[in-house]
Amino acid sequence: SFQATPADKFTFGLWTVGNVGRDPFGEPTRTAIDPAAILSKLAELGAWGVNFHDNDLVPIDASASERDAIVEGFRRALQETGLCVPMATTNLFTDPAFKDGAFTSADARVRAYALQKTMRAMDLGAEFGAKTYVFWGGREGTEVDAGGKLLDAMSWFRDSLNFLAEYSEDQGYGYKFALEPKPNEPRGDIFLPTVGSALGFIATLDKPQMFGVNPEFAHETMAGLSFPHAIAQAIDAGKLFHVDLNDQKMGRFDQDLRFGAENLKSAFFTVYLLETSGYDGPRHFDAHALRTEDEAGVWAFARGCMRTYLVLKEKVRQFREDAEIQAAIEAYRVRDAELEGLSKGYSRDKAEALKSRAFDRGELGRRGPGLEHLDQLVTDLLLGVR
Ligand code: GLT
Ligand code: MN
Ligand code: MN
Ligand code: MN
Repeated sequence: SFQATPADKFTFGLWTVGNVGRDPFGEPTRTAIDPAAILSKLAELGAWGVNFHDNDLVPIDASASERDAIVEGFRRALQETGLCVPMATTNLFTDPAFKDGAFTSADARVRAYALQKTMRAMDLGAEFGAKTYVFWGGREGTEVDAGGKLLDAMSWFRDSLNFLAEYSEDQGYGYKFALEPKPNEPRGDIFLPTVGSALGFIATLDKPQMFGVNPEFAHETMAGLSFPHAIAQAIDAGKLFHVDLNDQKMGRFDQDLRFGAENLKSAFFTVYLLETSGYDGPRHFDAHALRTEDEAGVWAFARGCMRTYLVLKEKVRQFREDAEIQAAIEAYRVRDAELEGLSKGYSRDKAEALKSRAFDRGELGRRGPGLEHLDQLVTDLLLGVR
């Protein structure tokens, strides 16, 4: 078992399994796989959908007729495999035109070109039925702040997103937009570096209800933050529009490791939150096979992402049904109906009652909540000895 099926809603980007193993110090170690071949292999492995940047599919310098031919071929491959395209996005980072940013470039021509390119990419995504549109502002940032654009960059970014939200409505595309934060790489500092910053920024947009976040496991981890905490805040805000699952060693360069490869316990609580919160979007793997691998390794990587997710989903089920674990959680949470009533929903009477209440501070401080015991139960569960 632990065999993926489309009902699991697993998706991959063309750029993920299509990654050829180039890094800043070395040439590709694999040859590119044709998108149609990627689709048939993903379908065979049980994936549900596939996502793309405009230029994963259509080269940036393709003519109109070349574009149409590619689109037609891809449409046929989708039909043959039954895969869908739930999300699309724009490549606003590879071309040298975007070397100092796209929507936040100090050059008004680059900002306008970024809008044009994104509108065309939105058209392309809509042709394949994509409903979520991701913005990963990889080049939106700086190495030096001497240009003095920090405040302007926020306004330019805001103006662009407002413009594109109107474009989506005007065209009737019905996109929901998901901002994907990352703290750094390829820029020294990227704007909107964390899920928290993106959530704060969304509230300043004209139509905040159209915008949410696409948190990536590796990116929050690079920032030294907890991914489960980040997605919990996004879920609480009603803003988890998409999710990029992968893994990452903390404090290192962007690694995009196979889901669960490094931080199993955080991966477990990630799956717990996704599976128990009512999140029903794609489970997207934004990662790639190690540079050491050949094509067999690429498919082992893709299978591994899905398999680990499904194993952890089964562990979530066991966690919720395990009497000892649930008893430990129950013991951890001290209930007090009267005090909970007094602490919620302000009134002057409640305030007076709380202010005059006598608390046994010593007793509160002495209580052992049993977290060592509880956490070891989870460790045993994950290690397969429960
Ligand atoms: C790029 C980046 C990812 C983003 C993709 C979407 S592209 O590979 O590293 O985190 O999600 O633009
Ligand atoms: Mn990444
Ligand atoms: Mn990446
Ligand atoms: Mn990502």
